[in-house]
Amino acid sequence: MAQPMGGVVRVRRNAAKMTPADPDLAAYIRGMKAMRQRADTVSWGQQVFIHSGDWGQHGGWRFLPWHRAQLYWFERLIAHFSGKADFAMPYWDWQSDPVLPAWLTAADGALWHRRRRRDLATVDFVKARKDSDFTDWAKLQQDSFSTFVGEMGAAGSVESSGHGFVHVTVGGDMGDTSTAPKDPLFWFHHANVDRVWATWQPLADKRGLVMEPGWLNESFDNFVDENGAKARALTARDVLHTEALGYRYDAPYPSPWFDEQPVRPPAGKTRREVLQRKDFKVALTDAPGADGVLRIPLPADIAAILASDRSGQSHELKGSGRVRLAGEKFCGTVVRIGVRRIGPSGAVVTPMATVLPFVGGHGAPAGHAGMAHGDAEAPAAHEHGFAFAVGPQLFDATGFSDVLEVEVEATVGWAPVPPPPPSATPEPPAPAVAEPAPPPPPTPLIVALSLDLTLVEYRWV
Ligand SMILES: [Cu+2]
Repeated sequence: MAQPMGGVVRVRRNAAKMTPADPDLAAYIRGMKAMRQRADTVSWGQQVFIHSGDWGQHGGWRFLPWHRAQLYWFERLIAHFSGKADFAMPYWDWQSDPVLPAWLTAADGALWHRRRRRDLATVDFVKARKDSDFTDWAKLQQDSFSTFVGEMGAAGSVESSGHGFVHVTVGGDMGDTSTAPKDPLFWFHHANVDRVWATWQPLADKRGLVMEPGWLNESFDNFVDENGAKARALTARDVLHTEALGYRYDAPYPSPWFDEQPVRPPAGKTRREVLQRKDFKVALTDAPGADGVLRIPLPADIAAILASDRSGQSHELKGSGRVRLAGEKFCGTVVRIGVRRIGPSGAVVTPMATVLPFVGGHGAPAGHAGMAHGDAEAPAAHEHGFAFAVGPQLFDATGFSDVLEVEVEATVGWAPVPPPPPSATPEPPAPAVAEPAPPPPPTPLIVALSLDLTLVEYRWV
């Protein structure tokens, strides 16, 4: 078990409340500069290299603990090189403070980074997200282990939703796992991702949620300590609570993105009675239509349940899925999956999951059976797993009456990520011009989609 260094407890604080003179911020910049001048195992470049490897740290349940371990060792490196023994990595809360702190985007500042979208300083991340019609269904109070943390080879809600959107929206180096930690912003972002987990975990403990034993034993040994030696392996069990690693956050994550309304019984009712539960699978291997949308009719019995209009019943739909994309690199690609209902007055799509395979290089680590990456089985394709759950709030809000057909729909979107600058020569600060229109995605993007679903129908009694 990792011990706090010399009894030091690091308190990770909100970057939006910091001035450039803040001691932690100043230490971060000192440490970053020192590491950037090196070319050995404690260099900045080594951190980028470690993250670029495929250790199964993306697209599955290793995501949260692997990145927590990386941040833990990184924080010690900064503490070492800055001379601030209690340095704690500041976090940027992309929801509460949707515009980046000015000192992170100032063109003459130490934390400016050339390879980002040009208008980053003015981007409102909450608005951008709403404009994209993204939907997050992670609920800190309610999520199951597999919905929140993910599964082996299937990304959980934090990874595929909030985390991925920021990477894609910042763009440039941040939009690609092989380069993301080059941008100083990466660490502020991941501190906040880590904070979401640090908020969920005690709630899950309180609810008595059981963490998967296989996950608890997953081990992470890709890092270096502040002496440049290979850091000791940490398991998910070791990093489950931040206190064991000697740090905490100044405040829990407050976001309604990850904290939706809990399910409340209607007046006079107290508990839910399950009427029926159906497991089923849908899969499609055909190419999508010319509009890039894949549509899979649901099995007739499932559609009938969803279309039935018995008063007082509610539905939940949950499960996991895999989507396979053509091509190797999809920086900025978004796959949205939803249930589409067609009634007399048109079609309504209820989103279930958003998959953000923001780069190539995902995949489970070697030896994880059944999760072989596209490289091995089909060189031109990339496969991404995801988990999701749609609660009754969503279904009940739109109602299922008058439904003629029910389908699963998958769409591929294209986020505005700028191309990297052409050369490595220093670039003058870019004028704040509008992004050129993003290039249209090559088609077809989705070559296969499969979903394992469970439909639960219940009523309040
Ligand atoms: Cu990562």
